[in-house]
Amino acid sequence: MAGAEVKVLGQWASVWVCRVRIALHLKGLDYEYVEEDFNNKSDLLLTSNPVHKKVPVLIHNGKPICESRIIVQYLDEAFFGSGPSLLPVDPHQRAIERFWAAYIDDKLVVSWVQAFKAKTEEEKAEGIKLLLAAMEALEGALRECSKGKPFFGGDCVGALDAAEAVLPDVGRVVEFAKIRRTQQAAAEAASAAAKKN
Ligand SMILES: N[C@@H](CCC(=O)N[C@@H](CS)C(=O)NCC(=O)O)C(=O)O
Repeated sequence: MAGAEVKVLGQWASVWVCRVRIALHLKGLDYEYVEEDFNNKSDLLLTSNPVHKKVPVLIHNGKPICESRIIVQYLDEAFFGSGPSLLPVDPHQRAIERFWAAYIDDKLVVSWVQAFKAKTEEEKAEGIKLLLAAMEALEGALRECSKGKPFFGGDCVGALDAAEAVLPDVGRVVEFAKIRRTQQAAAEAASAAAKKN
């Protein structure tokens, strides 16, 4: 869209901001990036996202859009015809991609955060269990949707691939989760053996 003014309020370490920036780059859109300081949030951020006060926020011709998944879908619709389509045209395929994008945020990321940040070892162990189950489900979906091709949508990169970008190096996270689970099982076995003696 010629002459469109696009601005992203972000923070360098945020995976949610990365998701939006990946989508913007895939669509080949120019935008202004504004780095936020969480200790001193700008008035623009506070007025653009008064509910959550979080980044990313996309501001398109002065109108703010919040929440990374919604922003990616918005970019695909508002800039239809500019760069590749990020979501499939078929409504059923679109629904499937939206389902898995929501699954990544609601199940995978939540269990991943629990696995690493929970207060007790029991909660962490539960987080690891949930994380591995969620990864298995997502991998199954990837196999089914991609039909052996490199992206969720097959040959072309799309919104779901951008959604998955919130997971840095999933393979290593899962590997670490498996090691932690083995360590926990060994510690439990040792403590049970000690109680017996
Ligand atoms: N569900 C949101 C998550 C956004 C989010 O958690 N942003 C964090 C940065 S990673 C934030 O702005 N934190 C600032 C704060 O909590 O004060 C999305 O998908 O956009």
